[in-house]
Amino acid sequence: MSNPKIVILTGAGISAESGVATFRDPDGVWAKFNLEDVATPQGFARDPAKVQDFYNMRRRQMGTVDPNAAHAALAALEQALPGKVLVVTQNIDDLHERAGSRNLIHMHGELARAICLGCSESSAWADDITVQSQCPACSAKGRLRPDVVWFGEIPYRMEEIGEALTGCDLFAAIGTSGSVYPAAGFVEEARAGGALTVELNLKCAGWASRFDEQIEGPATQVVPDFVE
Ligand code: BV8
Repeated sequence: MSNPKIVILTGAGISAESGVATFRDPDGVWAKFNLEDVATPQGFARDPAKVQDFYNMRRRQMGTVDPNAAHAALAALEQALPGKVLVVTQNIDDLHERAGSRNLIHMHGELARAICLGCSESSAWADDITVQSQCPACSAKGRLRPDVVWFGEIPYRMEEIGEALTGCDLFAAIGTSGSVYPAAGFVEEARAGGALTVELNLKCAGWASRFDEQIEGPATQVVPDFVE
């Protein structure tokens, strides 16, 4: 999509009220799992079954939750401004697309897809990944991993995201702690291109000073108001 005027970065906080755990809140994912063990290539090489279980559990949970009013508001914004809105999500759930967002980039990949270590093809994948799982593209068995960007791996569609950031008029970050790069650097890229930058978060802390404006509150309340 060429030069959207509004670029919206979302993080785990936008899915929190749908019942999906965030990562760094007190009861978050990284309080229960060691990031090095389950979200790095080294962890996968050490114990692939542990990593598959971690993502199988999250993929199963994805089928039990629904998009919330914040996801719906972003989809409505895109419909109201055709070709002008791009959502870049760090999340690997499918809640944005189920709410109707179409101009959407999953920069950290998707739980609903798997990559074959044999043929490198990415395929839609709804079930648990096990040693019996067969690649839909090449039929290799036991060679699938989640199509998710782990720490130390390169996020998807970075060039496209960079172009959108430098060309947009408004950059909004919703429900993200700004702890993970390169996503945490997007606000500077947007500002360098002259965009107005806004953070929407339950608690605007940590990186709030890097935004022109901060709006505090639960995403299901502040995002529909913001989109209005
Ligand atoms: C890269 C997918 C190079 C998996 C994720 C050493 C070696 C290699 C790299 C590095 C290194 N040191 C640092 C790095 C860079 C590293 C990094 O940033 N590390 C951090 C820990 C310092 N990054 C990488 O490795 C990246 N790759 O650098 O490659 C490169 C770079 C650029 C160009 C080319 C090459 C890859 C990072 C991707 C890792 N994968 N996810 C999975 O999901 O299992 S990251 C993980 O963190 C999730 O994607 C998550 O979305 C993301 C960010 O977290 P948040 O979404 O912000 O969630 P968090 O819990 O932190 O915050 C929630 C927020 O919501 C809070 O602010 C809270 O207040 C708010 N909230 C809560 N409830 C609500 C709410 N807001 C509103 N309403 C509510 N109701």
